[in-house]
Amino acid sequence: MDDCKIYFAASIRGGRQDSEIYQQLIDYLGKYGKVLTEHIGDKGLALMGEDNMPDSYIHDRDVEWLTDSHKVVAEVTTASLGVGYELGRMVERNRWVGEGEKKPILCLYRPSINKKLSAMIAGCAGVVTKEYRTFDEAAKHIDEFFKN
Ligand code: 6IA
Repeated sequence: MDDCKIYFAASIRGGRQDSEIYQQLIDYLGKYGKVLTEHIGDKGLALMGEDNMPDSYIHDRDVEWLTDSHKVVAEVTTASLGVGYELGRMVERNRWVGEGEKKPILCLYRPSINKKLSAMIAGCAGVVTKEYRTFDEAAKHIDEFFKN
């Protein structure tokens, strides 16, 4: 299933505390296609990002990958401006392209008592948001998402 290109989005400068979960999700997504953004799970990734690359390069490359992908999966537990931006761009794009061009978007969120997902994601009809507590739950949501 390597012809399916998956854009995995998750926090980088927003905070790296969930990087191990990102890596697990990326490994699992490999079952369904090529994850274009495998570096996001890299535990050694500096909080400040790919410091040897200009931000404009990172931005333009990621937007190109996003446009080139077939499906988008985002881990949205750690709030990230970059992930919100990527999701917003794809939701908007999906509104204007033909049915066959739309890229389905799955957001995975781990609920906790002292945190609430942004209404701009939780309330967005253009993305499917699923809560999970364990990796197995996240995997089930991913299976469901790729079945459709
Ligand atoms: O605002 P954030 O940095 O948390 O945004 C994270 C999101 O934006 C991710 O979904 C990435 O796709 C994208 N993004 C932001 N910064 C980078 C980046 N910088 N490299 C790749 N994608 C990025 C440096 C990465 C570095 C740590 C290796």
